[in-house]
Amino acid sequence: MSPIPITLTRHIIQTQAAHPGATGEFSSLMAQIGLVGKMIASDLRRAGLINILGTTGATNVQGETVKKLDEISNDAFLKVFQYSGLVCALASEEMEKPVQLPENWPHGKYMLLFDPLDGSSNTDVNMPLGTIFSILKHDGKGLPLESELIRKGTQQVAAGYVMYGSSTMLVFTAGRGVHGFTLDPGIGEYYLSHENIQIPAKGQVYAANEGNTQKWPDGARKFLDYLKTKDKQTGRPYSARYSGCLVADVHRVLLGGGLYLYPAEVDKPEGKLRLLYEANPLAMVVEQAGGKASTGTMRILDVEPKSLHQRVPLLIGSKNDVALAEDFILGRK
Ligand code: FBP
Repeated sequence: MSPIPITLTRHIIQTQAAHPGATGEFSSLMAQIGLVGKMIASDLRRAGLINILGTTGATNVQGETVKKLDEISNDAFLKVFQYSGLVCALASEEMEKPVQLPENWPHGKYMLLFDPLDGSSNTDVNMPLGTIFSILKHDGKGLPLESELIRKGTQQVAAGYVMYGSSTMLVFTAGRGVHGFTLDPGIGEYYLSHENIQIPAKGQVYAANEGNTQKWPDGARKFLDYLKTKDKQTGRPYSARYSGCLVADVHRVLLGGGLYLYPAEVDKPEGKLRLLYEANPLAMVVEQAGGKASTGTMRILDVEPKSLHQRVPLLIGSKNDVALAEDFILGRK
């Protein structure tokens, strides 16, 4: 008889068992994140049939047009967590302020920050999408203030993403390695498919919106030219692979090596991506797999955040590739 595949819940209970004092709250929280992933995956699979493509007509705190699927994905988190008793704060890319949880309702010790649907430009064209989450612990009494969610990435207790590609995968770390689970839609269960993922130290692909290179500082442009220059010994030129979805591009380099870069621009030194619920969680995952995540000049997880929706330049992937990019950006190359 073939071995029983390891489910997400069993995996978490097993790893939690190694931790005296574990209350099971974390495994319940992760199981609920898995549920949100299933709800969103189910909608995405039928999106073209149930009139949920297109926009809502509203604009979010980022100044972006809100897609119906952005709203539906955000609602899935609220429906699952608002009255779950597992969290004491919820903050999202789609909401200016954290959700005000009811004072008189039981709440847990975890604070959950998330990008409910990453890759919004892909929603209506059936291209890959993702969900990104960051988990912090609230040590204080009562409900936290917004300022208590604004913390360095090194303080995350867990982080990860759900990728909606040819299959749906949940990939996360709780600080003890990175593990990937594939959803079996027939059973509705996540099974361990990628245990202890290790990212190669160097890759052969890069993911970047090259349409922006004219806006990049010299160092970043020189780095891209370097990657495109033929040199057998260093495995160049690298291949360009840009999907329009950060989660999908990071997932590719996590498994095969290489890097994703959305660097600072001359007129936009803060870059595009959001620190607290895009860059920090992916940086924790990639670092736990042996990779590196940088702003171009410093480690993402050491960035001292100032606001909930703060943006940051992001270079993330194989440690040798990201280190080399830093050398070019800092003018050391
Ligand atoms: P959203 O979370 O709003 O989708 O923004 C992030 C993102 O879509 C990433 O997934 C993607 O890598 C990048 O922005 C695409 O930006 P651009 O369209 O400028 O290349």
